[in-house]
Parts: sequence; structure tokens; C-alpha cells
Amino acid sequence: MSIIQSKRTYALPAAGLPSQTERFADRAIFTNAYAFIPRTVMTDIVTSNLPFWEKTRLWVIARPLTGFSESFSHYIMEVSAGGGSDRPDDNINSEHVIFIVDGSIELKYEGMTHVLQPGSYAYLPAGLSWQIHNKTNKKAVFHWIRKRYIDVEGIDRPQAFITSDEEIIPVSMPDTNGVWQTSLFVDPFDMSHDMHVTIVTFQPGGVLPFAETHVMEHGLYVLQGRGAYYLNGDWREVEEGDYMWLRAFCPQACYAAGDRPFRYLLYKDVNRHMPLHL
Ligand code: UGY
Ligand code: MN
Repeated sequence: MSIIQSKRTYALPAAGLPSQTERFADRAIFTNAYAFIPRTVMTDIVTSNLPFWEKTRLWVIARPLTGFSESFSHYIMEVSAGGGSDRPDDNINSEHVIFIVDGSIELKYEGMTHVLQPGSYAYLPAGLSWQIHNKTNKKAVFHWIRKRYIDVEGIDRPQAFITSDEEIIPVSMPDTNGVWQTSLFVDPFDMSHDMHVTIVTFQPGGVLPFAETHVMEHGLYVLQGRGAYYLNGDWREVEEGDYMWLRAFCPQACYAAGDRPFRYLLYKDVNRHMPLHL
């Protein structure tokens, strides 16, 4: 299997609204173990708005849901020219990952302003004050993953940082000759982090060769390419712009198809004890 060095691209929601004459062919499904939200259902009429955000709409594609996936929310934010927020989230316990997929946006924290472009990645710890604005005349789109940070006595909260897809050298999974790689944005052994948001890359023909079944929850947004995903006994064809939302212990495997790498943004809760509700 050869490694394809193609330009990295990032999918966007379909937006708009299918016409009255289009044949119904949607693949969306919500099961006990996973939800599958295809790109085509991320239209104008399923967007939301948020307080203290100007000229912005969002697709909420995951939220804590009792008995399902409970640890995180995932938004796709579309900020029009001149939009943004000085008060993005009043919840001082939430930590954030922001991943830009279109346009350009200014992120401000600790007195510094950073200009983020497609592929830029920001980690913002719980309790940080930050602001975000689109100062351009084109829309900007970014993924915003929020999790309630679980503090541990004796471990400081992580620092904020900004990096990018380009800057991170992906790590090959053992014995895969680079056909299955992960771009790690934080050190997996850094116990100050309780979530990992990574990018997984499979070359066409590459496989996740067993039904991974684990306590961690997942959100998988397909940034590029296509493949087939095994989710709790079902095979689903997936392509760029599609989202998979998996509860704890949802069995999962996949193979990559097409002629470009199959890449997805992956959320995973990590590094903490299981709460015991007795
Ligand atoms: O890290 C993971 O759990 C990853 N291998 N899962 C996945 O890509 N579905
Ligand atoms: Mn997994």
C-alpha cells in the first residue's frame, strides 16, 4: 500500500436546503450505541444560535445525553464577516478545542491575538478568558469541542496552546507502515489533559482491523476522503463531512476507500478514574 501525499482539505456542512424535487436518500440514524449524522443533513434549518455571539450560527452535532454519550459537546460554528464573541462561554468549568476548517478568525487570550487559518488548532483550558472574532469579509468555520474539565488534586490545569495540523508529525500505529496514523496534539502521558482531540489518517485500503470496544466516548468528524465504518454490528459508508457519535463501549472498526487519505477529527475522553455513583 502506498502513502498518498495529497493536499489536506477540510469538509464543510452542506448548508442550504434540498429541493422539493430531490429524491429522499438520507442515511442519518440514531441507535442505542451510536448516531450517524451525514453531511447532507447539516442544512440551514437545523442550525442554532448562541447568546452573546454575533452573526454566528452553529450545528450542534453532539451534546451530553444521559445514558448515551455524556462527556462532551461538539459544535460546527459558522461565523459570518464581522461576527464573533467577547463572551463565548460562561461555563468556567469547560475546556475547549477549536479546529478551523474555513476562512480565518482571530482568537484572543492572555493579552495576545492569534490569527487562525484552516488546519489551526487551539486548546483553551477551563477558566481561561478568551474572545474570538472574524475580522475578514468572508465566513469562517470551526469545530468547537467542549468538555467539563475534571480537576485532579496535585495536577495543574493545562496551559492554552495553538498549533496546527501541518505542524504535527503524525505517529504511525504499530506495524502499519504508515497506512494508519494519528496526529497527536497533546502528549498522551500528560495527565493534566482529560481529553484528546486528534486527527486519524488512513491511506486508501488501510484498516482498523478489529472491533475496538472501549470505555472512551468518541465524536468522529470526517475531514477528508471516504471509507466504511463498523459501528456496533453495522457497516456504514462514510465520506467527508459526515459525523459519527459513539457512546462508551460502542464497537468500532473501519477501512479506507477512494483515492485520497481518509481523515477524521476524533474526540476521546481519557486519563481519569471512572466516577462511582453509589
Ligand atoms: O484512539 C482511538 O480510540 C481510535 N483508534 N478510535 C477510532 O479511530 N475509532
Ligand atoms: Mn476508538
